[in-house]
Amino acid sequence: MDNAVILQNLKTHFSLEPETAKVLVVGIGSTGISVAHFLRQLGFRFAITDSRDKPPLLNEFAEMMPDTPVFTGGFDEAAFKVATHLVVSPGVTLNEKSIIKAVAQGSKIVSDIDLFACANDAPVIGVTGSNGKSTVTTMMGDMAKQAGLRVAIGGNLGVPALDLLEQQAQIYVLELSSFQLERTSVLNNAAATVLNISADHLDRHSSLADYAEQKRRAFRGNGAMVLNLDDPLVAAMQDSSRKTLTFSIKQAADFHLGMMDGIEYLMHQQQALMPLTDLPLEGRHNAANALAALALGSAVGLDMESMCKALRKFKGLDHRMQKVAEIRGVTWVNDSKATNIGACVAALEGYQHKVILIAGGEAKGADMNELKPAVCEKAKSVVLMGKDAPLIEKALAGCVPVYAASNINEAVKIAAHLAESGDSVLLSPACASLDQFKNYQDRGDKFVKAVMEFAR
Ligand code: UMA
Ligand code: ADP
Repeated sequence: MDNAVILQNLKTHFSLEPETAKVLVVGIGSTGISVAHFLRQLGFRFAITDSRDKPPLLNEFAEMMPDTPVFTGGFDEAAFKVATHLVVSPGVTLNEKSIIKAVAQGSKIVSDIDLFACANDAPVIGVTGSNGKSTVTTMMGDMAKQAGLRVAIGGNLGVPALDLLEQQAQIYVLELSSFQLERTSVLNNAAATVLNISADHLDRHSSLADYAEQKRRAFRGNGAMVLNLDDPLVAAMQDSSRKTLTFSIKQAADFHLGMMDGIEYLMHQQQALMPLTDLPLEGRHNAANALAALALGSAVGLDMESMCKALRKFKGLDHRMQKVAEIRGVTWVNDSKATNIGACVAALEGYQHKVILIAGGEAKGADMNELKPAVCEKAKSVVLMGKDAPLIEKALAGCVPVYAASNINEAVKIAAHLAESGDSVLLSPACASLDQFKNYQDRGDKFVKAVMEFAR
């Protein structure tokens, strides 16, 4: 899009003009840096701040933009006070004192997604939900590519939205987190979905209802809504004035599962699209993800044949129900990305037999009692590690044998000892990883390493 048009959009939506605005970019992470590039290219003056003393990208930033004022080691009240606009990174809560004060004095909050929306006129597919966002976003990208479109995918998944613009795609697929959505006000997705809602990030959102409300913002505007009929909180988001496509793995919907001659199919209304067994992914929840992607794709006009072709080739993402080894008849599965209860429950529900579950970490304010029914039904024992292991142990009292491990190596050793041929050991922590690991990838990698070292 032409810079003049982008500037006009910024002026219309946010009164954001290079001549008058004093922008403060909050957070020197991948979002902050993408925002800085964007603003500089349009001729804005801005400063950048981070509450950490030495955020990891600080040196990189200072080398790239040596003339930009940088404030680190706490949020400097004065920098917030003079700002007309705050572009706040998703990792920074809007309840931050300096932000509340600045807003009260008239500063406007803008997100990187808002800036993206002002600089893009190609259709956008928005994907949010508690679980399955990255899987569906990646599936959608593959489908659009298979259909012959130049597509760019990113957002909460990987590349920040603003950095995608240089790809000049014909269609964008954005994974959107609740943190991004809560501060976004102008995105109008051509099609969007809220895949599901289960407790997550309750340390940042005041209640499940507030969290769901932020997710619902993905439907802002007038594009097509793709709704999961199996999730009551999502089904309740229905809006009769909007084009709506539904999906379900449990009941009739626009995109659903159906049996024909003893074979289970992914279906579009009465039309069988492909046998479910052609989808090379574990777990019923991935059937839901595939149906959601088909619905989103059909909402923006992708052809069914290309979409099914992409699904047949889709290998799944690392750290999500990833089979890592079969050792002496025991199958080891890495689902480290299960950072909340919903993902762990979905993983357990996908099994026909009982498994040994490795779980624990940072519960992020979630009520671990919600884990109990699925664990009682599908786990034969549980190995717990991490900060909130005691919370989980208390919630699972009287349900299955629970073993305590101080780290992932010990957890794998205990699980290896418990497992018999024919068993599966599932790492699906239901918790964030940051108490013991750099991130969920680090946790998954260390699990795989431990399996290779200690389970042989
Ligand atoms: N910061 C402060 N003060 C604070 C908190 C953070 O100064 O109180 C600083 C940090 O020191 C950091 C900077 O803010 O230097 C940026 O932090 P950020 O956490 O917003 O990180 P980014 O690098 O900009 O990454 C963000 C998303 N991170 C979060 O939402 C926490 C990335 O999602 C996303 O990929 C990226 O933007 C590009 O869009 C990650 C994530 O964990 C993968 N998301 C959560 C999730 O998936 O559950 C929501
Ligand atoms: P997100 O980007 O929303 O975190 P991912 O696709 O990365 O989603 O998957 C995260 C976790 O959620 C993994 O443990 C995965 O097995 C699980 N998961 C994926 N899709 C679903 C779904 N539709 N319902 C419940 N859990 C899911």
